[in-house]
Amino acid sequence: MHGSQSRTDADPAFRDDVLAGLAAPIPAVPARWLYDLRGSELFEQITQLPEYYPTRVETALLLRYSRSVAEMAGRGDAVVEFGSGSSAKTPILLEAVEPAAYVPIDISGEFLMESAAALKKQFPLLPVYPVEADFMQAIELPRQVEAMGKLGFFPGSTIGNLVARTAVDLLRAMRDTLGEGSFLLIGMDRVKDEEALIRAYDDAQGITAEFNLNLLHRINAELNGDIPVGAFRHRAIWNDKMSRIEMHLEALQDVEFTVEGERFQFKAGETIHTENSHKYGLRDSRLLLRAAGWGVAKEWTDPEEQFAIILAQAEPPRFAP
Ligand code: AVJ
Repeated sequence: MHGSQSRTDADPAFRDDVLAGLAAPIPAVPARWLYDLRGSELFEQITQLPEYYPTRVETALLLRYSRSVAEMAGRGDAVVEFGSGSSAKTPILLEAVEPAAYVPIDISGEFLMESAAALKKQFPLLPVYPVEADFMQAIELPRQVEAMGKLGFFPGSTIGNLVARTAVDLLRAMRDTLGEGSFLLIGMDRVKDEEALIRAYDDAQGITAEFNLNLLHRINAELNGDIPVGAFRHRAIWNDKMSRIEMHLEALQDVEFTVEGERFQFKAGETIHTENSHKYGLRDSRLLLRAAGWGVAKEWTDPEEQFAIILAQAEPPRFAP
């Protein structure tokens, strides 16, 4: 079953990333591979955990301030969401903005069609133009929205998955996609005390651990692996220098295994780095946006300043000073 499944089902990009990542001097697998069907289910469960404040706080911020966003960015624009908009947050924004069109962009056509269908039910009169594309590159938007003002939407602190260099590349691509003068509403998680951060990424019920360890099950199932999953444990580590939570899978003992016929060894204590979640201070977030050509129009945060939603506007390039 193993062999035949890997021949037929495995994504060659997954195979390449895993084989190269496990063999790297600092073993790491890109975080996007955590989000298969099971991983996405587990992430959905994470968003409901008492320790995982980001979803709860961001949703409350959107409920409270979407009307202000609509006033500043202008009703009747096209809302362009980076990601398929499967979350409960999208309807909150759409309700307030009453856009003339909604354009969800996602690399997975399957997710796109599902969430577009769900939105159609809730907003039967709203024209929806899904775009199947990788939004790390500038995208040509459907001509139906060409003449409209644009409000980009990138919630969830998904930007936190990326290191600063890649985050700036993405924000620039978004600027190119949306055009000068357009707006972007982006959610960013804030720097806070280490204990609260660790709790959010290493919950008492062990759901985040299961989410992380699911990567090893996925490798075994799709890449003909024999990783002894029980020989690894989930670790959430605060890297202060990089201002990020890191998820790792740590070997509890010396282990050896094969993936796609290649042999790998991990000593007890060695880890596979699986995800980053960067956290931004107030000025950090402004600088990140500015570096990509976005000025901050307005920021909203909760009283404890756990999380921020930021309304940015694509500024025209200016000469110094
Ligand atoms: C989906 C990247 C925003 O970083 O908080 C949550 C992913 N991983 N718990 C985050 C995640 C473990 C999440 N993002």
